[in-house]
Amino acid sequence: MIKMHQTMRWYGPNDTVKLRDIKQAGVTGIVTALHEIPVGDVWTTEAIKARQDLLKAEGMEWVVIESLPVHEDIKRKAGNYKTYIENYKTSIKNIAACGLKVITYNFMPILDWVRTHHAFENPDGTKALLFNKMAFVYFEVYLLKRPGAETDYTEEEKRDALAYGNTLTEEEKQILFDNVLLGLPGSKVNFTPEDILNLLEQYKAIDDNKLRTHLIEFLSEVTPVAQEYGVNLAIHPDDPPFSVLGLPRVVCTASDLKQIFDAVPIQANGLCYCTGSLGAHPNNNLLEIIDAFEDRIHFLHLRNVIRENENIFRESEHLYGSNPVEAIMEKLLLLMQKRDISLPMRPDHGFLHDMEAGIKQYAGYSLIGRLKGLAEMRGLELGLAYKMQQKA
Ligand code: CS2
Ligand code: MN
Repeated sequence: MIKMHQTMRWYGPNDTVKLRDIKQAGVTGIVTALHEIPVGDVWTTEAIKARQDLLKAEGMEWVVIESLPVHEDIKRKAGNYKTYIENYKTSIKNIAACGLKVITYNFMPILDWVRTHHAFENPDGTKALLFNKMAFVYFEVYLLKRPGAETDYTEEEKRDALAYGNTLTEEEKQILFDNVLLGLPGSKVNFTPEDILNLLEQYKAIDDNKLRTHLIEFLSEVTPVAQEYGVNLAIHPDDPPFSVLGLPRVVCTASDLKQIFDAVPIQANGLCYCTGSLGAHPNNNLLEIIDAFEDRIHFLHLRNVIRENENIFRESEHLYGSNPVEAIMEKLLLLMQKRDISLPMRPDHGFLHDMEAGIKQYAGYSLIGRLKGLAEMRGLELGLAYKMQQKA
Protein backbone atom coordinates (compact mmCIF):
# COMPACT_ATOMS: atom_id res chain seq x y z
CA MET A 1 0.00 0.00 0.00
CA ILE A 2 1.27 3.49 -0.83
CA LYS A 3 1.29 5.70 2.26
CA MET A 4 0.93 9.46 2.54
CA HIS A 5 4.07 11.55 2.76
CA GLN A 6 3.61 12.99 6.23
CA THR A 7 4.85 16.50 6.78
CA MET A 8 4.59 19.44 9.16
CA ARG A 9 4.57 23.13 8.43
CA TRP A 10 7.53 25.15 9.63
CA TYR A 11 7.66 28.94 9.51
CA GLY A 12 11.43 29.26 9.12
CA PRO A 13 14.31 30.16 11.40
CA ASN A 14 12.14 32.49 13.52
CA ASP A 15 9.58 29.79 14.29
CA THR A 16 9.49 28.96 18.00
CA VAL A 17 8.89 25.36 16.96
CA LYS A 18 12.30 24.01 15.97
CA LEU A 19 13.08 21.51 13.22
CA ARG A 20 14.32 19.11 15.85
CA ASP A 21 10.90 19.23 17.56
CA ILE A 22 9.22 18.48 14.26
CA LYS A 23 11.57 15.61 13.60
CA GLN A 24 10.79 14.19 17.01
CA ALA A 25 7.10 14.34 16.08
CA GLY A 26 7.95 11.63 13.57
CA VAL A 27 8.25 13.35 10.23
CA THR A 28 11.12 14.31 7.98
CA GLY A 29 9.00 16.16 5.40
CA ILE A 30 8.77 19.93 5.76
CA VAL A 31 6.27 22.37 4.34
CA THR A 32 7.66 25.88 4.38
CA ALA A 33 8.25 29.08 2.45
CA LEU A 34 10.81 31.84 2.13
CA HIS A 35 8.66 34.17 4.22
CA GLU A 36 11.40 36.80 4.29
CA ILE A 37 11.14 37.45 0.54
CA PRO A 38 8.65 40.24 -0.18
CA VAL A 39 5.48 39.08 -1.96
CA GLY A 40 6.01 39.32 -5.71
CA ASP A 41 9.82 39.16 -5.73
CA VAL A 42 11.64 36.29 -7.44
CA TRP A 43 12.78 33.33 -5.36
CA THR A 44 16.33 32.73 -6.51
CA THR A 45 17.82 29.25 -6.72
CA GLU A 46 20.49 30.36 -4.22
CA ALA A 47 17.87 31.31 -1.62
CA ILE A 48 15.89 28.11 -2.18
CA LYS A 49 19.03 25.94 -2.02
CA ALA A 50 20.20 27.66 1.15
CA ARG A 51 16.90 26.80 2.85
CA GLN A 52 17.05 23.24 1.52
CA ASP A 53 20.57 22.86 2.93
CA LEU A 54 19.48 24.20 6.30
CA LEU A 55 16.71 21.59 6.39
CA LYS A 56 19.01 18.82 5.19
CA ALA A 57 21.49 19.59 7.96
CA GLU A 58 18.70 18.70 10.41
CA GLY A 59 17.81 15.53 8.52
CA MET A 60 14.71 17.06 6.96
CA GLU A 61 13.48 17.43 3.39
CA TRP A 62 11.55 20.36 1.92
CA VAL A 63 8.56 18.65 0.31
CA VAL A 64 5.99 21.36 -0.36
CA ILE A 65 6.18 25.12 -0.76
CA GLU A 66 3.47 26.86 1.20
CA SER A 67 3.02 29.45 0.03
CA LEU A 68 4.45 31.10 -3.04
CA PRO A 69 2.15 34.08 -2.51
CA VAL A 70 0.39 35.86 -5.34
CA HIS A 71 0.85 39.63 -5.39
CA GLU A 72 -2.28 41.76 -4.89
CA ASP A 73 -1.61 43.45 -8.25
CA ILE A 74 -2.20 40.10 -9.98
CA LYS A 75 -5.46 39.57 -8.09
CA ARG A 76 -6.59 43.07 -9.02
CA LYS A 77 -5.03 42.94 -12.53
CA ALA A 78 -3.58 46.36 -11.90
CA GLY A 79 -0.25 48.09 -11.34
CA ASN A 80 2.74 45.87 -12.02
CA TYR A 81 0.77 42.66 -12.50
CA LYS A 82 2.61 41.70 -15.69
CA THR A 83 5.99 41.90 -13.97
CA TYR A 84 4.68 39.91 -11.01
CA ILE A 85 3.36 37.16 -13.29
CA GLU A 86 6.76 36.95 -15.00
CA ASN A 87 8.42 36.84 -11.57
CA TYR A 88 6.09 34.03 -10.54
CA LYS A 89 7.10 32.04 -13.61
CA THR A 90 10.78 32.62 -12.83
CA SER A 91 10.25 31.48 -9.26
CA ILE A 92 8.50 28.32 -10.52
CA LYS A 93 11.46 27.54 -12.79
CA ASN A 94 13.92 28.13 -9.95
CA ILE A 95 11.87 25.98 -7.60
CA ALA A 96 11.84 23.22 -10.23
CA ALA A 97 15.59 23.53 -10.68
CA CYS A 98 15.99 22.80 -6.97
CA GLY A 99 13.91 19.64 -7.29
CA LEU A 100 10.75 20.77 -5.49
CA LYS A 101 7.50 19.49 -6.95
CA VAL A 102 4.50 21.13 -5.24
CA ILE A 103 3.64 24.80 -4.75
CA THR A 104 0.64 25.88 -2.69
CA TYR A 105 -0.87 29.35 -2.99
CA ASN A 106 -4.19 31.03 -2.48
CA PHE A 107 -6.18 33.67 -4.29
CA MET A 108 -7.91 35.39 -1.38
CA PRO A 109 -7.80 39.17 -1.65
CA ILE A 110 -5.87 40.98 1.10
CA LEU A 111 -6.22 38.52 3.97
CA ASP A 112 -5.30 34.88 4.39
CA TRP A 113 -7.56 32.91 6.74
CA VAL A 114 -9.76 34.87 9.13
CA ARG A 115 -11.14 33.94 12.55
CA THR A 116 -12.95 36.07 15.12
CA HIS A 117 -11.67 33.95 18.01
CA HIS A 118 -8.14 32.58 18.31
CA ALA A 119 -8.60 31.11 21.77
CA PHE A 120 -12.04 29.53 22.04
CA GLU A 121 -11.83 27.42 25.16
CA ASN A 122 -12.70 23.74 24.86
CA PRO A 123 -14.10 21.97 27.94
CA ASP A 124 -10.63 20.56 28.70
CA GLY A 125 -9.05 24.04 28.57
CA THR A 126 -7.29 23.68 25.21
CA LYS A 127 -7.83 26.62 22.85
CA ALA A 128 -9.16 26.51 19.30
CA LEU A 129 -9.77 28.86 16.38
CA LEU A 130 -13.39 29.85 15.79
CA PHE A 131 -15.39 32.00 13.37
CA ASN A 132 -18.56 33.67 14.60
CA LYS A 133 -20.44 35.61 11.94
CA MET A 134 -22.19 37.77 14.53
CA ALA A 135 -18.84 38.84 15.97
CA PHE A 136 -17.56 39.46 12.48
CA VAL A 137 -20.53 41.69 11.61
CA TYR A 138 -19.94 43.58 14.84
CA PHE A 139 -16.29 44.04 13.90
CA GLU A 140 -17.05 45.26 10.37
CA VAL A 141 -20.00 47.51 11.07
CA TYR A 142 -19.25 48.89 14.52
CA LEU A 143 -15.48 48.61 15.08
CA LEU A 144 -13.84 48.95 11.67
CA LYS A 145 -16.80 50.94 10.31
CA ARG A 146 -16.17 49.70 6.80
CA PRO A 147 -17.96 51.94 4.30
CA GLY A 148 -20.78 49.91 2.78
CA ALA A 149 -20.84 47.30 5.55
CA GLU A 150 -24.19 48.54 6.92
CA THR A 151 -25.94 47.77 3.63
CA ASP A 152 -24.37 44.30 3.34
CA TYR A 153 -26.37 43.01 6.32
CA THR A 154 -30.03 42.93 7.28
CA GLU A 155 -31.39 45.06 10.14
CA GLU A 156 -31.80 41.90 12.15
CA GLU A 157 -28.20 40.81 11.59
CA LYS A 158 -26.95 44.21 12.65
CA ARG A 159 -29.20 44.27 15.72
CA ASP A 160 -27.92 40.82 16.78
CA ALA A 161 -24.34 41.89 16.14
CA LEU A 162 -24.73 45.03 18.21
CA ALA A 163 -26.30 43.08 21.05
CA TYR A 164 -23.37 40.69 20.84
CA GLY A 165 -20.88 43.58 20.87
CA ASN A 166 -22.52 45.10 23.91
CA THR A 167 -21.65 41.98 25.91
CA LEU A 168 -17.90 42.49 25.22
CA THR A 169 -15.45 44.29 27.47
CA GLU A 170 -13.10 46.86 25.91
CA GLU A 171 -10.34 44.32 26.12
CA GLU A 172 -12.42 41.69 24.33
CA LYS A 173 -13.24 44.19 21.60
CA GLN A 174 -9.52 44.85 21.12
CA ILE A 175 -8.82 41.12 20.92
CA LEU A 176 -11.55 40.69 18.29
CA PHE A 177 -10.03 43.55 16.32
CA ASP A 178 -6.53 42.12 16.45
CA ASN A 179 -7.69 38.59 15.66
CA VAL A 180 -9.44 39.61 12.46
CA LEU A 181 -6.60 41.84 11.29
CA LEU A 182 -3.82 39.33 11.86
CA GLY A 183 -1.39 39.59 8.98
CA LEU A 184 -0.27 36.90 6.58
CA PRO A 185 0.90 33.47 7.81
CA GLY A 186 4.50 33.70 8.86
CA SER A 187 4.02 37.25 10.09
CA LYS A 188 2.93 38.38 13.50
CA VAL A 189 2.34 41.93 12.33
CA ASN A 190 -1.29 43.03 12.21
CA PHE A 191 -2.81 45.24 9.56
CA THR A 192 -3.85 48.64 10.85
CA PRO A 193 -7.48 49.74 10.25
CA GLU A 194 -6.16 52.36 7.79
CA ASP A 195 -4.24 49.69 5.84
CA ILE A 196 -7.32 47.54 5.56
CA LEU A 197 -9.66 50.35 4.57
CA ASN A 198 -7.22 51.50 1.87
CA LEU A 199 -6.79 47.99 0.55
CA LEU A 200 -10.54 47.40 0.54
CA GLU A 201 -11.00 50.56 -1.48
CA GLN A 202 -8.82 49.03 -4.21
CA TYR A 203 -11.20 46.08 -4.52
CA LYS A 204 -14.34 48.18 -4.82
CA ALA A 205 -14.77 47.53 -8.53
CA ILE A 206 -13.85 43.84 -8.39
CA ASP A 207 -16.68 41.36 -8.04
CA ASP A 208 -16.51 37.55 -8.07
CA ASN A 209 -16.61 37.34 -11.85
CA LYS A 210 -13.76 39.77 -12.26
CA LEU A 211 -11.63 38.09 -9.63
CA ARG A 212 -12.29 34.71 -11.25
CA THR A 213 -11.21 36.08 -14.62
CA HIS A 214 -8.02 37.41 -13.04
CA LEU A 215 -7.34 34.03 -11.45
CA ILE A 216 -7.89 32.20 -14.73
CA GLU A 217 -5.67 34.63 -16.62
CA PHE A 218 -2.96 34.13 -14.02
CA LEU A 219 -3.31 30.34 -14.24
CA SER A 220 -3.25 30.39 -18.05
CA GLU A 221 0.14 32.06 -17.78
CA VAL A 222 1.81 30.19 -14.95
CA THR A 223 0.43 26.63 -14.96
CA PRO A 224 1.81 25.74 -18.43
CA VAL A 225 5.26 26.79 -17.17
CA ALA A 226 4.79 24.65 -14.05
CA GLN A 227 3.64 21.71 -16.20
CA GLU A 228 6.65 22.04 -18.49
CA TYR A 229 9.06 22.09 -15.54
CA GLY A 230 7.38 19.23 -13.66
CA VAL A 231 5.87 21.23 -10.80
CA ASN A 232 2.27 21.07 -9.60
CA LEU A 233 0.45 24.15 -8.36
CA ALA A 234 -2.10 23.53 -5.61
CA ILE A 235 -4.62 26.26 -4.91
CA HIS A 236 -5.72 26.53 -1.30
CA PRO A 237 -9.48 27.00 -0.83
CA ASP A 238 -10.71 30.25 0.69
CA ASP A 239 -10.98 30.25 4.44
CA PRO A 240 -13.67 30.91 5.51
CA PRO A 241 -15.37 29.75 2.29
CA PHE A 242 -17.60 32.79 1.92
CA SER A 243 -17.17 36.52 1.40
CA VAL A 244 -15.72 38.62 4.22
CA LEU A 245 -15.42 42.42 4.34
CA GLY A 246 -17.43 42.61 1.13
CA LEU A 247 -14.48 41.09 -0.76
CA PRO A 248 -14.92 38.79 -3.75
CA ARG A 249 -14.27 35.07 -3.17
CA VAL A 250 -13.88 32.45 -5.89
CA VAL A 251 -12.37 29.31 -4.34
CA CYS A 252 -15.11 28.22 -1.93
CA THR A 253 -17.22 25.47 -3.46
CA ALA A 254 -17.02 22.46 -5.79
CA SER A 255 -18.50 24.57 -8.55
CA ASP A 256 -15.80 27.22 -8.05
CA LEU A 257 -13.15 24.51 -8.29
CA LYS A 258 -14.70 23.05 -11.42
CA GLN A 259 -14.59 26.41 -13.17
CA ILE A 260 -10.94 26.89 -12.24
CA PHE A 261 -9.85 23.42 -13.33
CA ASP A 262 -11.94 23.38 -16.51
CA ALA A 263 -10.54 26.74 -17.57
CA VAL A 264 -6.97 25.43 -17.69
CA PRO A 265 -7.28 21.67 -18.09
CA ILE A 266 -3.76 20.53 -17.23
CA GLN A 267 -2.61 18.59 -14.21
CA ALA A 268 -0.30 21.34 -12.94
CA ASN A 269 -3.44 23.40 -12.32
CA GLY A 270 -4.36 21.62 -9.11
CA LEU A 271 -5.77 21.69 -5.62
CA CYS A 272 -4.61 21.71 -2.04
CA TYR A 273 -7.40 19.58 -0.60
CA CYS A 274 -7.96 21.35 2.72
CA THR A 275 -10.68 19.56 4.66
CA GLY A 276 -10.99 22.35 7.20
CA SER A 277 -11.54 25.17 4.72
CA LEU A 278 -13.82 23.23 2.38
CA GLY A 279 -15.58 21.62 5.33
CA ALA A 280 -16.64 24.96 6.80
CA HIS A 281 -19.11 25.33 3.92
CA PRO A 282 -22.28 23.31 4.61
CA ASN A 283 -22.89 22.52 0.93
CA ASN A 284 -19.45 21.10 0.20
CA ASN A 285 -19.45 17.31 0.01
CA LEU A 286 -15.84 16.48 0.81
CA LEU A 287 -16.05 12.96 -0.61
CA GLU A 288 -17.54 14.11 -3.90
CA ILE A 289 -14.81 16.73 -4.19
CA ILE A 290 -12.15 13.99 -4.11
CA ASP A 291 -13.96 12.09 -6.87
CA ALA A 292 -14.55 15.17 -8.98
CA PHE A 293 -10.94 16.42 -8.97
CA GLU A 294 -8.98 13.27 -8.31
CA ASP A 295 -6.01 13.85 -10.60
CA ARG A 296 -5.77 17.53 -9.60
CA ILE A 297 -5.22 16.91 -5.91
CA HIS A 298 -1.53 17.51 -5.12
CA PHE A 299 -1.43 18.27 -1.41
CA LEU A 300 -3.57 17.40 1.63
CA HIS A 301 -4.42 19.56 4.64
CA LEU A 302 -6.22 17.36 7.12
CA ARG A 303 -8.18 18.81 9.99
CA ASN A 304 -11.75 19.02 11.18
CA VAL A 305 -14.38 21.63 11.96
CA ILE A 306 -17.67 21.65 13.79
CA ARG A 307 -20.35 23.71 12.13
CA GLU A 308 -22.36 24.73 15.18
CA ASN A 309 -25.00 26.57 13.16
CA GLU A 310 -25.05 28.83 10.09
CA ASN A 311 -23.15 31.50 12.03
CA ILE A 312 -20.45 29.62 13.84
CA PHE A 313 -17.82 27.09 12.92
CA ARG A 314 -14.89 26.10 15.07
CA GLU A 315 -11.86 23.93 14.63
CA SER A 316 -12.33 20.60 16.36
CA GLU A 317 -10.25 17.56 17.15
CA HIS A 318 -8.81 16.11 13.98
CA LEU A 319 -10.80 12.89 14.32
CA TYR A 320 -14.13 14.31 15.48
CA GLY A 321 -16.27 16.96 13.85
CA SER A 322 -18.51 17.66 10.87
CA ASN A 323 -16.12 16.05 8.36
CA PRO A 324 -16.38 12.28 7.72
CA VAL A 325 -12.68 11.75 8.45
CA GLU A 326 -12.62 7.95 8.17
CA ALA A 327 -14.33 7.95 4.77
CA ILE A 328 -12.10 10.80 3.56
CA MET A 329 -8.96 8.93 4.59
CA GLU A 330 -10.14 5.73 2.90
CA LYS A 331 -10.92 7.57 -0.32
CA LEU A 332 -7.56 9.33 -0.30
CA LEU A 333 -5.75 6.03 0.19
CA LEU A 334 -7.62 4.55 -2.76
CA LEU A 335 -6.83 7.64 -4.82
CA MET A 336 -3.11 7.26 -4.13
CA GLN A 337 -3.18 3.59 -5.17
CA LYS A 338 -5.05 4.47 -8.33
CA ARG A 339 -2.63 7.26 -9.24
CA ASP A 340 0.35 5.32 -7.94
CA ILE A 341 1.67 8.28 -5.98
CA SER A 342 2.23 9.26 -2.38
CA LEU A 343 0.52 12.57 -1.65
CA PRO A 344 2.09 14.94 0.86
CA MET A 345 -0.18 15.69 3.81
CA ARG A 346 0.06 17.82 6.89
CA PRO A 347 -2.12 18.30 9.92
CA ASP A 348 -3.52 21.77 9.34
CA HIS A 349 -3.74 23.61 12.67
CA GLY A 350 -4.16 22.15 16.13
CA PHE A 351 -5.32 23.16 19.58
CA LEU A 352 -3.16 25.24 21.89
CA HIS A 353 -2.42 23.15 24.99
CA ASP A 354 -1.70 24.73 28.39
CA MET A 355 1.90 23.54 28.28
CA GLU A 356 2.63 25.81 25.32
CA ALA A 357 0.34 28.67 26.29
CA GLY A 358 3.14 31.07 27.28
CA ILE A 359 5.06 30.70 24.02
CA LYS A 360 4.56 33.19 21.20
CA GLN A 361 3.35 31.08 18.30
CA TYR A 362 1.50 31.53 15.04
CA ALA A 363 -2.20 31.00 15.74
CA GLY A 364 -3.08 27.36 15.14
CA TYR A 365 0.58 26.35 14.86
CA SER A 366 1.66 25.25 18.32
CA LEU A 367 3.43 21.90 18.35
CA ILE A 368 1.47 19.63 20.68
CA GLY A 369 -1.93 20.14 19.07
CA ARG A 370 -0.56 19.50 15.61
CA LEU A 371 1.49 16.56 16.84
CA LYS A 372 -1.70 15.05 18.26
CA GLY A 373 -3.53 15.63 14.98
CA LEU A 374 -0.67 14.13 13.02
CA ALA A 375 -0.45 11.09 15.26
CA GLU A 376 -4.20 10.50 15.01
CA MET A 377 -4.16 10.82 11.23
CA ARG A 378 -1.17 8.52 11.00
CA GLY A 379 -2.92 5.92 13.13
CA LEU A 380 -6.10 6.17 11.12
CA GLU A 381 -4.15 5.79 7.90
CA LEU A 382 -2.22 2.78 9.17
CA GLY A 383 -5.36 1.04 10.39
CA LEU A 384 -7.32 1.65 7.23
CA ALA A 385 -4.39 0.67 5.00
CA TYR A 386 -4.06 -2.59 6.93
CA LYS A 387 -7.75 -3.34 6.58
CA MET A 388 -7.71 -2.54 2.87
CA GLN A 389 -4.68 -4.74 2.31
CA GLN A 390 -6.36 -7.65 4.09
CA LYS A 391 -9.39 -7.30 1.85
CA ALA A 392 -7.35 -7.13 -1.37
C1 CS2 B 1 -3.13 27.53 5.87
C2 CS2 B 1 -3.29 28.73 5.01
O1 CS2 B 1 -2.60 28.01 8.05
C3 CS2 B 1 -3.48 27.82 7.26
O2 CS2 B 1 -4.66 27.87 7.50
O3 CS2 B 1 -3.89 26.48 5.42
O4 CS2 B 1 -2.77 29.83 5.64
C4 CS2 B 1 -2.58 28.47 3.73
O5 CS2 B 1 -1.24 28.37 4.01
C5 CS2 B 1 -2.62 29.48 2.68
O6 CS2 B 1 -3.87 29.97 2.51
C6 CS2 B 1 -2.13 28.90 1.37
O7 CS2 B 1 -1.71 29.90 0.56
MN1 MN C 1 -5.50 24.57 4.96
